[in-house]
Amino acid sequence: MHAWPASEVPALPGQGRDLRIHDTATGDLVTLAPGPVARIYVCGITPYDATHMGHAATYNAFDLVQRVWLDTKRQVHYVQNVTDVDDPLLERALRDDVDWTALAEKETALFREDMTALRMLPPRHYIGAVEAIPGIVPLVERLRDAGAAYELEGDTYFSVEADSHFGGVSHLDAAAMRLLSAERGGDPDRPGKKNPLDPMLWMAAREGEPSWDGASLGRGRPGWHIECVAIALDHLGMGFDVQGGGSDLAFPHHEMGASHAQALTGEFPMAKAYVHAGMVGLDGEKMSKSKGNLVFVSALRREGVDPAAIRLALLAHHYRSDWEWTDQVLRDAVARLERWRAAVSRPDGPPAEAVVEEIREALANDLDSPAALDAVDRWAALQQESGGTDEGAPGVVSRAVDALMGVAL
Ligand code: 5CA
Ligand code: ZN
Repeated sequence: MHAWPASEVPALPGQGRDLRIHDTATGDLVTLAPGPVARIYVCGITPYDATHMGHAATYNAFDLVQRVWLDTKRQVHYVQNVTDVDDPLLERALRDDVDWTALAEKETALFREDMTALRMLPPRHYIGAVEAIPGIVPLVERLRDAGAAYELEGDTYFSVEADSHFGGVSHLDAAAMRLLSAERGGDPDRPGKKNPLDPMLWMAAREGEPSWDGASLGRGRPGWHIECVAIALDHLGMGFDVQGGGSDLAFPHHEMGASHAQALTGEFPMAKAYVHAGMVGLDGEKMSKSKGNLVFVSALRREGVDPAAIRLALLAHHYRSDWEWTDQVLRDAVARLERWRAAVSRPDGPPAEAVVEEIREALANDLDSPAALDAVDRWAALQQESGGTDEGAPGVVSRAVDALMGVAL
């Protein structure tokens, strides 16, 4: 699949800092030490009801990760998937009486537009589940041949007992896992499974549903977790730097993915750090497609809201916290954007070096974007109150805000 156009990332004076970030698997802040090419896999959308503010907040977090890396003069190899065939997508297409491929294409196109407007850096490889199927089938066959997968009424399941590290990403107890498995795409109550938590790797063709050639697995379609493992291993290989997503992906999705990869390669975990963004809510509940309590990036854009203000609204919250979208959040962001634009519209101002360092320091410290915004707020207030004589300082601040946070002033 094609991704979306890249916005330019200005180079900044001085030295970027190495990123310290919270890793769910170890429960600790870890300082990442990527090579000259940092490798990141971010789980992409299931293309219906895109792009709501929860999606946008999660992709904002991983955009910041990349911008911090770019500032250290590393290159970034970024891979993202699109779950363009899965139960919830097919269910939505059926409900709305539309073709599932048309729905997926339309929503993916909208997502690309929203990502472009928000100045999110595009992945180098943007891969759909459907196009990954030829790579998924042999992995499932290998898992089966190694005894890590079994057949049940034509479907192929992964056996979580095949991985002695199972649980090593989310560290949940069995009861919590079972509950979340039922909520998030699993089928713990299906009779005949070896372990209720075992996830599907390959689902045999169902009447009226799309299916593909699965070689020795028979016709069918891929399970959700193996999709991301196949794409990540194909494009990044084992031991890449970060796998990212919202906190609702820690279990089962990232746990199962790490287990599949362990059974395939003998290594654990697949990513050096598992990074999870908090959930954005609306009216006291997690914003989700199934509940329908959604605020869309595209709807705000249509109303004339500047995408830079939407981005500032996301940045005003620490990526790991759960937070509520409200009209006030957006009003505050619009006001901040106006203040900042006024402050950088003059040719000179207070010195820029300190504020650039403060933004760097804040973001390198577990992506503390609220602290980064504070630093720019203070500089803008100084500019408004007493101005300054450093020629070109507003330009430096403006380039730093763009390079490190994707906000075009
Ligand atoms: N296609 C899978 C990942 S392989 C999927 O989870 N798709 S999704 O469309 O449901 O979500 C896309 C990303 O947005 C995921 O990282 C998910 O954790 C995140 N997300 C979904 N809802 C919210 C929310 N309310 N707040 C923050 N992030 C969210
Ligand atoms: Zn995924």
